[in-house]
Amino acid sequence: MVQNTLFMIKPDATGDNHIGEILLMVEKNGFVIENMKIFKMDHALVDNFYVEHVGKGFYPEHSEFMRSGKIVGVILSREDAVLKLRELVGATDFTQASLGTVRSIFGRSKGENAVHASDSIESAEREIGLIFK
Ligand code: 3AN
Repeated sequence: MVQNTLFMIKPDATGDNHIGEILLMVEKNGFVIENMKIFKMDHALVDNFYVEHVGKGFYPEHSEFMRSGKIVGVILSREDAVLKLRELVGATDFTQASLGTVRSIFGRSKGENAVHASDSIESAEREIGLIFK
């Protein structure tokens, strides 16, 4: 089934001028860019987007990081987009991410891991609604 999913290039990767290389990887793996924007997150948007993580030990640092620079928000489509994009992105901790995944190439740490990909169809709908409202 063709699905939409939300992809984001985070402030570490945009700050290092890796937007083009990362989008190239995504397109070469069969994803179609349906919509795209460059924006910055404020406190409210970070809290809303990462609602399941608010209150966790790493959250204040993560919130600061997500507000620290430009983000590219992208709606991607393809067959099984949610699962396929998670595979291409790799594990949260870049040291655990499979070779050739986006995070294995561009990740710096567990928090500064270059990109976001929705983890389910429900998350994708919610996150697309938040970023492209
Ligand atoms: P993923 O993005 O791989 O689905 P989640 O949903 O568990 O990972 O976490 C959302 C984001 O929060 C991660 N991408 C990462 O930037 C940050 N994060 C998660 N766990 C940690 C941690 N233990 N330390 C620092 N940052 C974290």
